[in-house]
Amino acid sequence: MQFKFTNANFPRTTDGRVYHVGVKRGEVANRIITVGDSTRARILAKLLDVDSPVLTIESHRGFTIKTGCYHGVPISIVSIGMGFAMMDFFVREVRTVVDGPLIIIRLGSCGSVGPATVGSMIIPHGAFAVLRNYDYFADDAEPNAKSYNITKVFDADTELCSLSELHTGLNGSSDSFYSSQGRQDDNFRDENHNLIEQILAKYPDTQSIEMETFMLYHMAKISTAPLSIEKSQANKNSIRVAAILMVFMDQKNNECVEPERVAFLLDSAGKALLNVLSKVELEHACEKNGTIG
Ligand code: R1P
Repeated sequence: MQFKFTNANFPRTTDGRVYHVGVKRGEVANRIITVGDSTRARILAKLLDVDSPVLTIESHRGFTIKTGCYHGVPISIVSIGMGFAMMDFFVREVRTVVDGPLIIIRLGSCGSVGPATVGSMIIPHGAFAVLRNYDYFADDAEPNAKSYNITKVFDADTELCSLSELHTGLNGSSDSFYSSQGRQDDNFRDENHNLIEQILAKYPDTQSIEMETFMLYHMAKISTAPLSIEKSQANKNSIRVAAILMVFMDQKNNECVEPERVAFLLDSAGKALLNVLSKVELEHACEKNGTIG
């Protein structure tokens, strides 16, 4: 379908839909679970109340949004695909069409680089990014340049993390599933042979590695206060975030999760998350998000 868009700074259709996520005001709840895979979004949506309608939007850029209720409380389940750019599209475009505080919890998969075993779950209290230093690969690279940069840590919401006793620790989010997660590929000169060791040397408490959680935590940290709050609280954030990560792979021991275990993890984590989200107070959603490191 052809759409007409207005406003080149923040494009929307003439009926108010944002350009990539494809939603408009009233179609997304203040409480959101975000996943990467649209199949997982469909499975989680089956846990929503059967006596409330579920609105489904599928955008032309790969986002799926399902909004219904859990125990009578409106909740959206949003699949975004993979990577920093998709998380950035999702958080910004949803933020602009939802009034008031937002609580966003990512239910994702990850690889373990610490003690967590394949098939277990992790709730990272903070996340940093692992970024390929593109300049390192240029013909005129600086002589002492590093091939990858590891950022500071951005925190999850403390209250949301404390609602579970699962493994905590830090998560590294990379800008590639391959090079920036230390995978070896003879077709490219990735210069990443000891990258996992470098990550653990900088942050020994790192448990997991994946591709989106850092951007979610970072966006929460830089979110500005909702317009409705008092000027004295104008330094508060409008978005609170956390993540629960299912360990699908362990590169160290070359292990991968079994499909039956994935189904179990998704069901149990999905129910736990829906319970937490349906009970958490939105009014507390403006506490400031922190950083360390
Ligand atoms: C890679 O296979 C994908 O899986 C992980 C990574 O972050 C990356 O997006 O997360 P999801 O399972 O949530 O997509």
